[in-house]
Amino acid sequence: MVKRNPNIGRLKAGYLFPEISRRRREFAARHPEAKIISMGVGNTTEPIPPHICAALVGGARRLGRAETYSGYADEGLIELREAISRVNYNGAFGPEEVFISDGSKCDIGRLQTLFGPEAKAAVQDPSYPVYVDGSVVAGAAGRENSFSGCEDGDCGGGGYGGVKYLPCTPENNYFPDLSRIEDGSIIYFCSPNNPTGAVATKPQLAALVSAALRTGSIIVYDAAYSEYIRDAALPKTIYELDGARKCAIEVNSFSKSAGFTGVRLGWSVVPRDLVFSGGGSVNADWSRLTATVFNGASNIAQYGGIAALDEEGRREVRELTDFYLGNARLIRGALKTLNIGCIGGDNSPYIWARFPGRDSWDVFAELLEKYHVVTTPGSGFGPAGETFIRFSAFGRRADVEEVCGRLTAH
Ligand code: PL4
Repeated sequence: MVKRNPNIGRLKAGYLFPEISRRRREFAARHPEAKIISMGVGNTTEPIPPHICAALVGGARRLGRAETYSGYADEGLIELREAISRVNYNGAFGPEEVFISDGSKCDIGRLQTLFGPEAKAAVQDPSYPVYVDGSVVAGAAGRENSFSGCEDGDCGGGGYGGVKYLPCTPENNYFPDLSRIEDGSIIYFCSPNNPTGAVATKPQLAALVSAALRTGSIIVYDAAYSEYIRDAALPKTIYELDGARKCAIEVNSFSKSAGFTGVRLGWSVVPRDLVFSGGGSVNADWSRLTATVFNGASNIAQYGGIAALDEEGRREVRELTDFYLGNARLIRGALKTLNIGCIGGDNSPYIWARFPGRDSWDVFAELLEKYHVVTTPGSGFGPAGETFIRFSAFGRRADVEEVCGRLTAH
């Protein structure tokens, strides 16, 4: 018999989003008459805009003609890699530093393979579950108390030895205490943040970069929601900060900017300047790893990605993200009417609402039972998420209006 991978057994609970779907199905079975509306999972609902969609169709047509047919595209179409560098990073990276992928979550999983079971993780708490769960699957939890002075709460209640939680709460304005980062950590940092909606300022990111350089750590900077930033003073990429090329990898995606959640297209930037403790090139190892275990993103999707980065595509992305930010404004307004404290939703599609003293799964259940609204319980994102609920602004406008009406009518 094949033995079960013990790291899978170390995961404390089922994956958050299927658990939410299960509870929704269970409620729907009990109340078949209820019109349930989801503000839970961050899944796009609006059609892909016409210019970008036409490029996807064009990409499919190219495959139907011998003259334009293409097969494997290895690290990605050079035109797309150059466009990503030009549009997002002022051309600061060569195409060999930009790797095309099937989405940022998939890249994060592969990066955890790159760093291996010995890597220590430091994560914002709360955070997108793949940083912790993926680290556990990669082996981080197999080493109990690998941190000096690992106290309850530092390591997920003492269970995940290789994962250090960095609480992000109202008390620290949702920016963690960086002095807790240990030498040689992989720091997962997401801004605009999922789930809190907080966006790190330039001085905060400068401090993060300094902490990474000081501790010989590598930042995995998840910028999946960067297109939602409207405040020009807020950084859209970690590479706006001096020194980031020596300590940061950035992952990003077309999922939430162009509606590619089902199309699947993203990228990672791994600068040539980034090295391991022994001096080896992270870029060279990432290239080796992705060539070995990944066969590239769909070439149809990549033609869509190129279109999303040209002038017309940029305009469409702006309009699409403006739409979801409009939803976020409505949700914030409804919560304000109810005197429920919240942050996020101005430069991000998530609103983080506070229910002091309450268990977040209980609040989730109450919102489902009373209002037939699916949300995401904050504790699903980490211990510091307890007493919070995440509202996602991804939804049809009529549904968002109906939810706001249901909540404020009571
Ligand atoms: C539900 C911070 C959503 N089944 O589409 P990708 O892989 O390029 O991006 C995924 C992603 C990456 N980074 C951050 C994210 O928040 C997400 C998507 N998160 C959410 O509701 O939190 C979708 C979740 C999906 C999942 O499990 O990821």
